[in-house]
Amino acid sequence: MKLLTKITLGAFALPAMQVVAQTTKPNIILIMTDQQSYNAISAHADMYGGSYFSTPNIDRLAKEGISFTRTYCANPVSVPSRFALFTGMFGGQYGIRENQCAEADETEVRAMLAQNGMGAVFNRGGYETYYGGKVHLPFSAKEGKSKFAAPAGYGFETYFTDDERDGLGVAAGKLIEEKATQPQTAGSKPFLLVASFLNPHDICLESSTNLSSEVIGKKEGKKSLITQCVRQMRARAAAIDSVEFYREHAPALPFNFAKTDGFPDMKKSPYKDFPDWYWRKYRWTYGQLVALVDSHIGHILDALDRHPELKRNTIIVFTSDHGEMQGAHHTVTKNLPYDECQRVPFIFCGRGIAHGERDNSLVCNGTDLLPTICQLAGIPLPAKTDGLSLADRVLGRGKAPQRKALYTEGDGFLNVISGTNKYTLFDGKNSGEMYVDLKSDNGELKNIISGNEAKAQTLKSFIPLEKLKPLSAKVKKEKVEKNAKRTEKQTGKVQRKGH
Ligand SMILES: [Ca+2]
Repeated sequence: MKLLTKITLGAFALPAMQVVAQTTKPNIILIMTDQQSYNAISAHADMYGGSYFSTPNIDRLAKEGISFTRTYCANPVSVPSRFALFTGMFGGQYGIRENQCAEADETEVRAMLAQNGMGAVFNRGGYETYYGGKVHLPFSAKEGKSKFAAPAGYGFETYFTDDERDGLGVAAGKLIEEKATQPQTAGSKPFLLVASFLNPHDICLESSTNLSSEVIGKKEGKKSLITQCVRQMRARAAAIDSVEFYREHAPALPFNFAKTDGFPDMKKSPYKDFPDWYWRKYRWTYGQLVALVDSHIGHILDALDRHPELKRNTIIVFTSDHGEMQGAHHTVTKNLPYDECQRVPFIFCGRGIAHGERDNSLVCNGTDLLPTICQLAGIPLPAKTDGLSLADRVLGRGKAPQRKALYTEGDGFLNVISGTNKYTLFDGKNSGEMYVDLKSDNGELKNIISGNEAKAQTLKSFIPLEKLKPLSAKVKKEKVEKNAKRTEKQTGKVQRKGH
């Protein structure tokens, strides 16, 4: 991949010069992980019984800032979730509810990106804009639907590294060093820096091995790095005596390990039939991958600590695109209407933000991030977003906006959370409805739609069905064919294995 770069080399050689005056606008650093659940932060262990995570660096953010502890992602799948995070808009209205976004129309999306693309918004607001790491944004290049090119389509001026791991943390740290040592002049601009880390997403490879002792890399390059990472985690587990491993290290099964009573039938079962020991090992591996990405984030925070003057004028935001099922209901990974994969961390810290606060208002990181950071930066919001600004709450000037109901999307379902109730309408290749009472059943173990039809209907009314872009017959046909091919391939594999 060709990297766009405007980074001045040799900035370290600059003499320490007098810093003239801090710009009045704060720098914004957005740190993202991929597939990190809301409960996967050790600083929040007191809120979630049985936390098995160690995240000393993310804990620094939680302790120095405010956590929105009831944050849902716009869609628990990468591409549509990231689309929302970087535009403030739900993807469903643009035909972006799944990773393929096959139905999205380039002209329509690009017109919106010109207004709402995070980089474009901040450029207009007088910021320099930097992006590093995982992209996975639809229409990321200047032309076409590419999801992996430098995020120029969203207006980012500089893609400073495509490394998604340790190298991203180091490169972002260097960029901070450069910014801190550059002489400030009247024309100096504040910056927006995005550091988008891949992990703990490598857990997807672990779950897809189906207990095989072999971790096979499909391709060279990034895929082989994933393979190497999971192999390392397995070697780490193997180095511990197995009795000790399950006694001292592997977390217990989740409290909501049981399948949900009354969960609608799925054409493709979401359940995994792993033995209990493997579920515990899976959860341990997930915890290790969370700790790994936490160590990568540490490079950025250390760089800020080395430059307190720059840090004083910087706001850091931390979040993730979606969570991970972690074995809840016998399931792995994402795209299910459960809190494990729908709820994510959302933390703000830095200039003007009180330390160690928590707020449990219903929030959507996907739609609310852009309006919030615009207000924090004191720059104009795009004319239209689907979200609400949390800036007054972040800065201690008022309450967070209180939603009657929060609508979110999925690849194959739509749902609404209101108070302590959650309603889900399956509208993809599966059908059915689910209604859970999170107050009496926070593990989402019982679908109580039967007997609660009227309440469910009230929540359903918040789904903007008329706005959603329907899949065309052509795309539907292609999807069916693709799924049939995949099933055929998998069946073939199983048969070959049997021989
Ligand atoms: Ca993801």
